[in-house]
Amino acid sequence: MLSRKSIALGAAGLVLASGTAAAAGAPASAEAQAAPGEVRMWEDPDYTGSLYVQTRPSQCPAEGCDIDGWDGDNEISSVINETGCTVRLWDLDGFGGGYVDLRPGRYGNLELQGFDNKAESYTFYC
Ligand SMILES: [Ca+2]
Ligand SMILES: [Ca+2]
Repeated sequence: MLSRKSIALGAAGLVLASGTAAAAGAPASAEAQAAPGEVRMWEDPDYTGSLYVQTRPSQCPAEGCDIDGWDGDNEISSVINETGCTVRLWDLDGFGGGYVDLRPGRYGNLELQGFDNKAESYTFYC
């Protein structure tokens, strides 16, 4: 059973590696499916773990929104930004410290932005 399964996975990997419509063919986890107009932030890479933030720009004051200190501060590892805005992640509460700007798009591992497990608050720039 195990060897059959790994053969099947290997074939799927080859299909994906060939690059033909990989995005369209890849099964998305329920959490990573589209949510137009929202920014979402997860605890773990690849849009897994707890979904700590799910917000529309209209739900945030102009200066920004807080990431909950217990459920989210210094834990965010992946982000999908489906707003029409840039989302600035701040290293500190109160929109201070270092930051990284995330234009609309998918960020499966914030290590690539040098901002893994750092964000404590965020601001929309629309
Ligand atoms: Ca994390
Ligand atoms: Ca916070």
